[in-house]
Amino acid sequence: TLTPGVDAPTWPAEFAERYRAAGYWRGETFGGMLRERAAAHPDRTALVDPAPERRTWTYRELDERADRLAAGFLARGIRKGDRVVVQLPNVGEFVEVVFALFRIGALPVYALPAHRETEIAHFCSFTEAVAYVVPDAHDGFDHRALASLMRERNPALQHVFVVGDPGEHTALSEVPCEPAGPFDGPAPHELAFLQLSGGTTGLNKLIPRTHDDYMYSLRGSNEICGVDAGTRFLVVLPAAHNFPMSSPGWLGVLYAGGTVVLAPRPDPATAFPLVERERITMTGLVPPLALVWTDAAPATAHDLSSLELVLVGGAKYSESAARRLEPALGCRLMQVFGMAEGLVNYTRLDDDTETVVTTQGRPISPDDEIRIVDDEDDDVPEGEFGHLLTRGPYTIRGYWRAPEHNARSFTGDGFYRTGDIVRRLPGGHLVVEGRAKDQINRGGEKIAPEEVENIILAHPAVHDVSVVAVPDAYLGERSLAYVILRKDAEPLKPVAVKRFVRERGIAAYKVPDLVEFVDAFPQTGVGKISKKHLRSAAEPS
Ligand code: J2J
Repeated sequence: TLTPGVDAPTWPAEFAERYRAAGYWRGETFGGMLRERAAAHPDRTALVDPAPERRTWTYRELDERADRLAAGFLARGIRKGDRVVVQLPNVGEFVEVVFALFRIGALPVYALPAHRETEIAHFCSFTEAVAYVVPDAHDGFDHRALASLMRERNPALQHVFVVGDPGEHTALSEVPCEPAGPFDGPAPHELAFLQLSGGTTGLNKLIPRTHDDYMYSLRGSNEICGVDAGTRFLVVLPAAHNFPMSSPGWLGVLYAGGTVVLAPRPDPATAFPLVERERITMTGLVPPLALVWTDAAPATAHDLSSLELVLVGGAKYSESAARRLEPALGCRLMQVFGMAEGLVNYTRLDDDTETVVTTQGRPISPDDEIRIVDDEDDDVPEGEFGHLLTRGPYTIRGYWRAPEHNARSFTGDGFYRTGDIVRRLPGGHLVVEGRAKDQINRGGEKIAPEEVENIILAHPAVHDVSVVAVPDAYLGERSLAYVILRKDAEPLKPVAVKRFVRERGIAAYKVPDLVEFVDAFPQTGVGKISKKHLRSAAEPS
């Protein structure tokens, strides 16, 4: 059972009242939203999964699929409030499954396709998940074997549903059945799902988002990005990530009655033909992908003229790269600086080019409160840079079941400490200057150094380790592990350290890009490893 205010800290009553009175929280749920859209425009295409054979869902079909799947989940004992780890690539079933879970009030826990044993074990045990939804295999990895291991280890995990060949588990295709009656779904102020934080400490924190608050971020994003029924949105990044889900993302586009197309891979060779064939108008990219698209577009034989807007965010987008995007792709650029915890900033369609290429935008909501403070939490003078703190109608008040961590990550009056260093321009636009949190941002993919360090420390030859970010021309940052070997240990090769991490079962993007053996870490005054010092000591690639 979930204890409100303990499992998931929530907004104080006076804030909730204010957000409702302002019309931000309108009492909608995702299950109800899809039902309404299906009634309003049943035959419009909601979803396209182009590979390997093109499949489409009208709004009515998606709504019916969600109903039948929801009924099947209920028949198997999945209940409101239960957690279900969903780890699917960009396939139509992903959308069906999450809407089915929304409808019965079970909470999807969004794992990324790249996650492996380390991450999935944490999600399953920490959330006491009752079910795990996987593809049979993806990117050469058999998810069914991992699922079997998770079932052995987690008594609460009752079900594994597989898209494709189920092996010893249950085929997702066998789950749907006729609904017995209306669903006793969630209330708008209740949780809709658990999103993943990038993480700064060992393991990902879970982000509890409500129907009310997330729906507002979609509505606000749609208005800013000009999403409407004519929008044809290509999901290029993993659909489970907060950016392609909500900024404005596939959920925003479904909210507006547009069409969502799922790209199986993000490379131009896959995506450009889809842009042409599906007449894509909008998409979202992380900076390294935006670079690849920008480089590939001028020479492509594919017609990209349907593209109207490309959003770029997730990591700092260099000004020089940003300047090249609009001419190369022949569409508008919008920078987006968001976070799964809530706050999302966009440049605006009517901003001039200088603003679009040099800033990371301003908040969605007039009620997004922004503070920029020094190390003592005192406001810095206007225009100077400092730590970004934020509070507002779609920013969480605390992580799920993490009271100690919450005491550090939120101020006493409920501001979230983003860990980002920003500066505010007179018009309210923010410029991201850097980061105070111990995290590596590898082209938008977030790595908690501590998680990787803990794995490397388990190596018998390793005495100590520090994982840091180093600058990288393409990814922005990549990871470097400084390793101190034990005095008596045989010398190791960098590749052996990388292999050790990989074999422990962890997302491939977290395996250190570089490994260097050192005799000692640079020390600060208090004897703690100075990550800043290490970063500047490392040679840029
Ligand atoms: C610099 N750093 C950025 C940007 C995010 C939309 C867009 C992105 C995310 C996301 C998201 C940045 N420039 N333009 O959820 O809805 C870094 C910051 C931030 C962290 C959040 C969305 N855009 N960042 O990236 O939860 O450090 O969300 O605090 O994965 O990414 O990461 P995440």
